[in-house]
Amino acid sequence: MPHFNDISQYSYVPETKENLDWADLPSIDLSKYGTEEGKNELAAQLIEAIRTKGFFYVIGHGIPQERIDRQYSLGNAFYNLPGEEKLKYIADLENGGYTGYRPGGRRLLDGGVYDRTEVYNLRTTGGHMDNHPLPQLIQDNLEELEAFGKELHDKILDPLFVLTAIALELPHDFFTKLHRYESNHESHLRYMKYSKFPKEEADKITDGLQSPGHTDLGTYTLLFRQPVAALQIKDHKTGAWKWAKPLDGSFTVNSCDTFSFLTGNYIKSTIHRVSLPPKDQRDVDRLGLLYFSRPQNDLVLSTVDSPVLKREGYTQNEFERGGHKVPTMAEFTKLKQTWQQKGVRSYKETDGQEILPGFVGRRHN
Ligand SMILES: O=C(O)CCC(=O)C(=O)O
Ligand SMILES: [Fe+2]
Repeated sequence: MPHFNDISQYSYVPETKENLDWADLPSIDLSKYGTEEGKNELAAQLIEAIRTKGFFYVIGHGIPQERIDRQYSLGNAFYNLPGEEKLKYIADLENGGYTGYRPGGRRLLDGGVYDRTEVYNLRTTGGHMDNHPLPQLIQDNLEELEAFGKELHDKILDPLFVLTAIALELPHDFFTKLHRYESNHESHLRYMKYSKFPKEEADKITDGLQSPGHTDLGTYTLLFRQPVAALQIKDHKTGAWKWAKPLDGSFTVNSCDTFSFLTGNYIKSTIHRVSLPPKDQRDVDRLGLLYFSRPQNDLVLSTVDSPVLKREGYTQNEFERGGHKVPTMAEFTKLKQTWQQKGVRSYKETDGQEILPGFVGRRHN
């Protein structure tokens, strides 16, 4: 019998051959980041991307593919643990906790079918993954996981934060200072698994969705290349849903609620959803790897003082405009997570609920 901790190499499934309506997303090539000229060019490209499409690819980041493959292998090994073993690490979902495991079957999808989405979140705070307890599999690989999180900060997030600051004419380290890996924050790495549905069940899901349209709550979300198509993005301008295509060697990145608050809604929080895969990928499980970045917990989410925002007239976010108390990152996280996770049966029940004065939770279709 294999031991829990045997980690075999995960093999990616072949990409779809279907001709889907793919989103046309720009690529931010971080190999140009080394010069002032390159930085300025990328900053202009980045701000255009997050104000129009909301999603973009990051390429040229220098993270070796083996390191990413290894994370997929670890994620796969986690999901291969017996169900009762995984349940030992369940998150405190009813109270806004997300650190740990969330089993599938907690939500009714369209057509009365239960979801098959499992989530395992590993939070980093103070530079350490602080989930307790940890499965042996994760414990045995903790140093590697913590170093991987740091590498994502150093090679992808920090450059993106610098480019964002340049685009807003702020000091270059303005956002990196708020996102130090060693600070008290709730960024987290996530292994995610969407198990395949039996055909009769998939056919009943009339809207074809595994997860309705939503926005993420932090600053940037990094999605690792995922060969099973399912992610769809809502175009800010046209409102059309387009599929996100997996691009070799890339990360797909989206801007989220916190950037919208910090910039008086100049940066959009992008709406996206997860569909059933196309027909030629319906018989495989979809394994995902994501990193959710969030600034330090004590940051008050007020609009920042930027010359660009002043010139363009984006000087107040929804809290400030409505005369509400502006929450800290920790307060907002707790309330939005509670709204997301609490024990309702269907996603639709929570659409339109006020999460805190000035901010309403939405599920978009
Ligand atoms: O699975 C995906 O592609 C996206 C998942 C997602 O949007 C989320 O977990 O917030
Ligand atoms: Fe999301």
